[in-house]
Amino acid sequence: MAFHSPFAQDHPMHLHGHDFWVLGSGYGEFDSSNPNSLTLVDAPRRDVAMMPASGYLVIAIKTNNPGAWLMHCHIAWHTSEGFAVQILERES
Ligand SMILES: [Cu+2]
Repeated sequence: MAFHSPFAQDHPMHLHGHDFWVLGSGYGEFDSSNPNSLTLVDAPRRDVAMMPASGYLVIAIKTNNPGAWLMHCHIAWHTSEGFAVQILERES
């Protein structure tokens, strides 16, 4: 999953229901045509990771916990303003 924010403030992104691997982060927009920019071996495993200001965050999860999981900025008023997404994960 890749997330991007145009706003000039860091965002500590948190996912419920899973730890995740941080494959990449940086300033500007993620260039999905350049997968070599991602860390695919020994990527750091977190439940919160900082998305840089005006930047992106790329994470991977293992889909092994079916449910409805919230991913959101951990700055509460950012979540209140709508900086959150619900991820629906099925068993299949
Ligand atoms: Cu935020």
